[in-house]
Amino acid sequence: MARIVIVSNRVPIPKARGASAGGLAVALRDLLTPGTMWFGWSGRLASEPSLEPAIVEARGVTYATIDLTSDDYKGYYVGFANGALWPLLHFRLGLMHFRREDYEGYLSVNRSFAVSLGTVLQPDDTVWTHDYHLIPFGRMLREQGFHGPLGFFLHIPFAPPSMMEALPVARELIADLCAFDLVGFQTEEHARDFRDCAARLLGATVQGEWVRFNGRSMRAFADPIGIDAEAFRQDAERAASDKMVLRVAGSLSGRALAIGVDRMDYSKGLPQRFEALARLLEKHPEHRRKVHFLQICPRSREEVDEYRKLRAELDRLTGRVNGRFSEFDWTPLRYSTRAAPRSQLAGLYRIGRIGVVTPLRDGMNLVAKEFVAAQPEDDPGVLILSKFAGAANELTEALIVNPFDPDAIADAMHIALTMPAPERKERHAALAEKVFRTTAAAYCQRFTEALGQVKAQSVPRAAA
Ligand code: GDG
Repeated sequence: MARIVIVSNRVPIPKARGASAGGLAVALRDLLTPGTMWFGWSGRLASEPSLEPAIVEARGVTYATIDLTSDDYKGYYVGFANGALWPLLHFRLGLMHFRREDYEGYLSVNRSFAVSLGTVLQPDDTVWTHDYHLIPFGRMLREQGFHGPLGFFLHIPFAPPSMMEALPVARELIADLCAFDLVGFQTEEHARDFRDCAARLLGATVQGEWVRFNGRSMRAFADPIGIDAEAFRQDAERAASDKMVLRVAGSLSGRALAIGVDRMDYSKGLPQRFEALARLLEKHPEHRRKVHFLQICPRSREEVDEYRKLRAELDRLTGRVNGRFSEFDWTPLRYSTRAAPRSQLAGLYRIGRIGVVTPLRDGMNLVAKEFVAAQPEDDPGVLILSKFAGAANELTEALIVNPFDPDAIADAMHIALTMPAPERKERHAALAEKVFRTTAAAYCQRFTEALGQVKAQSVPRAAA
């Protein structure tokens, strides 16, 4: 079988494993069989650019990385990927900061990736590229003379043409996506938005999932990501005897635990969620002293202004909610900006009576699936899920809420806290069936099979 080469912004080199709170390393674990290569940025900043990848071999997998300069990093990662694309694709046009020089930096790093990978790529490799940092990479790899199967998966949502057009380089990016043979999205809605953009912004011909542009055809389809549910369930069971998890369980003194776990990101709906807790305690005073809300919220992307502002806002809201409702022996909101070790996280989900997952917009949201997998079957908790998370397409037995409406979230929390055990069990059984079926392994298999089937048609030959 041809070698699979994964390409992503960051590479989880084994010694750094466990340090990352990101979803990608976990989701692709099944693909990391001997012979695979993972290529991308080392996470290091160097004074000089270098295109020769550093190679580390671990358990038969080759990790190939390059360093970036701090100017590269500012334009590509902070400026364009996270300052323009992330807000745009999460429908936050007001937070989008577009600067030509950032886009130039983004193109330049994508080109470095393509040139550098070109030095270690074999002609019969299959390349699977991940996420919004690397949209032009496929076209640039083609320009290096690579003609093998070339796929891309977008982990975050896509935007419809009317919104996409706000980005001055939208046409270029849509055309770049068309240079891949296969582009996967988390949901059919995101895939359709992309195909609509290709038709409207580029004049491409769309037939079903196929897009014909510039003399070649590519396929844009939905391939929802999942988790390794069985491993997560086992972690959660094991973690029941973890000292810290036991301490948290003991500290509840019989009160219910509501739990939220999110990277600190403005797409995750955290201020509305904190507000919802206040509304719950205000509208349903019977829950005062009866519930603890634990929000685990590891800090992320602090180089981007909006993230620093969010942190200050959450600090303020935590103080406000606790100042208003705390009693001398009870604090409603426990809020930590430190990442929890993964094994403990599974145990904390397991003792949660409610999982609160209320992003304003999210590609999929793996936390929702992890919460379901971790729950005990005989006495499960209740998942509250945003209608704007990709996961809501599948996890329809959750309590589905509009995350912009703190009252609706508060009402769902009340319903969850008072839900009879038979209803909890019935909902959980239906959710678990889906989470254990649409796993990370199934996601990887669907993508690699589809990529194997897609025939690159009349790929234009370009000078290297
Ligand atoms: C992007 C898309 C899509 C979180 N805090 C801790 C921790 N985590 C882990 C969670 C989960 C992962 O990080 C977060 O994944 P999400 O899916 O919730 O969100 P993003 O990071 O925004 O991921 C998203 C995903 O890509 C995959 O395609 O679902 O829509 O935005 O696994 O458990 N892990 C540990 N400690 C923490 O404190 N160990």
